[in-house]
Amino acid sequence: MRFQAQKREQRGQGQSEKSNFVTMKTLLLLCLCVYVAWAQDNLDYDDYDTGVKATDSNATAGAAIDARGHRPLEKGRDYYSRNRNVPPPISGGSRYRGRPTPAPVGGRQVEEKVQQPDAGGCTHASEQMGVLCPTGCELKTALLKQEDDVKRSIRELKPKVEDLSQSSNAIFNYVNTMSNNLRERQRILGDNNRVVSQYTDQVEEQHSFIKETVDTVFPSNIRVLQGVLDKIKQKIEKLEKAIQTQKEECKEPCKTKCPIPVVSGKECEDIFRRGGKDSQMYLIRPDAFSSPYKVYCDQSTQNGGWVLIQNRLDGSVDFGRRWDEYRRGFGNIAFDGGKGHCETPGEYWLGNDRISQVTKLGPTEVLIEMQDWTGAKVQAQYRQFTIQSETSNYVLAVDGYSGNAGNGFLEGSLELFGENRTMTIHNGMMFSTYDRDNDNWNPGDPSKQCAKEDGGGWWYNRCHSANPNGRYYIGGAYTKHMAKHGTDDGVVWMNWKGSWYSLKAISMKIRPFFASR
Ligand SMILES: [Ca+2]
Repeated sequence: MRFQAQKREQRGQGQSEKSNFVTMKTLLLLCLCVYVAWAQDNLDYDDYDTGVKATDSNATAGAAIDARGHRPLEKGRDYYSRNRNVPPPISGGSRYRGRPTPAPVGGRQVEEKVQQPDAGGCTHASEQMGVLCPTGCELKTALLKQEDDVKRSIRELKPKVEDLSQSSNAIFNYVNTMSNNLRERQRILGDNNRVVSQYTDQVEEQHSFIKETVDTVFPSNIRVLQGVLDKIKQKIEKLEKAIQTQKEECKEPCKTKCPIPVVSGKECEDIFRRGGKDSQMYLIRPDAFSSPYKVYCDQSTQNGGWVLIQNRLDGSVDFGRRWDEYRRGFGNIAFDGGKGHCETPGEYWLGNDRISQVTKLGPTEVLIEMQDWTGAKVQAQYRQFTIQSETSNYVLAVDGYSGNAGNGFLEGSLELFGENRTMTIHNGMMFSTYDRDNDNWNPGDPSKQCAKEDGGGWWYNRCHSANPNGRYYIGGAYTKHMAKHGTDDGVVWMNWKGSWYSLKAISMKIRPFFASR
């Protein structure tokens, strides 16, 4: 709108000089076209290329007074709603040997007798020897005598033959047994040789494996182990140095730089009532089921009892953080300013879980104090302040405003009107961070996230009238060209200093509300 107005102004000037300088008019129109194109580029809301835009100081000065904080509706297609798994067979040789053939007895004499001619009962050996004719008795006697001799000889020979036969059988059996034994031993020897051969093969294989291992693997492993050993040695040296340093430091009894006061309680009001009346860091434990944690207690402002839940004062802590960090809390609770205890608060966010827990203990009020770069101070106070649990995305609920900073939480930005102002009301909003969009600017559209553009985690609507967790700009005034996304992402409280002034300091403190104060 502002640039269209300037366009009309320039167009008016061109018309006023029309009668005298026609060529001048043409030049002015050309310049006007270039300027309008440039200005439209500057007005592109979602243009993130801030490096190109930060060139014209006149445009910057104009933008610095723009009322921002909200995201205007896009005409025609946009609307705004406040509420959202095994031996071989035996072979070789013969088991039995051949039997001996018996010798013929008296065969030749019978044959000779048959050849002698009949001699009338006489027997003769041959014609040359003459004919012998013994008597029958002599013959009988001689025969009997010979028979006896023969029988005796046979009787004598018989046992010998039997002995010989037995001996022969025994020897035969013995030799046969020996042969069998020999074959069996040969078979066993063959088997043994086979087994030995197998074992030899295995031994050779193992030998080669062991040799290879020893020749290659071992040296490699040894090198690796040597490297590990060197690293361990280095670490040991570092540890020894660190130990030595610690020893040096601990020659004298160690002193805790930031002692925690003896007094503790459910929250700072409880501590105040127990005698903890100095503003400093304390340990609080809202209920018996939760662990104690550190917090800064303001025990002087408005009679004290305040738990500091948010604090900005020098830009030392980055507030552009993820959902989990806002849930747990981050920053520095307090420092020792030289008095021996932590009486100087740091920049921090207590954490949404803790804030929610404390505010749900009972009626709670919140005090928001702020200061500009000239030292001027204002405040906003709400008699009721409750933050729901994470399951509800920490919905904000406030009421009962008082103060001189402006009621942005309930009324939105007074610089805006109608729906545009409604978009900047924070009451009833869920908490959003750049990685968790719960705001009211086109829910479900990942390209429309207030927390990404406005610098911090907050109860953004569409988007804000107050931005206490925004980016910290030293000096106060800043411009859309200095902002990362061209939006008013500073530590802003619109109803006091507008969109383009980043406060020097702002803090949020909570205390149990009780009307009798
Ligand atoms: Ca959104």
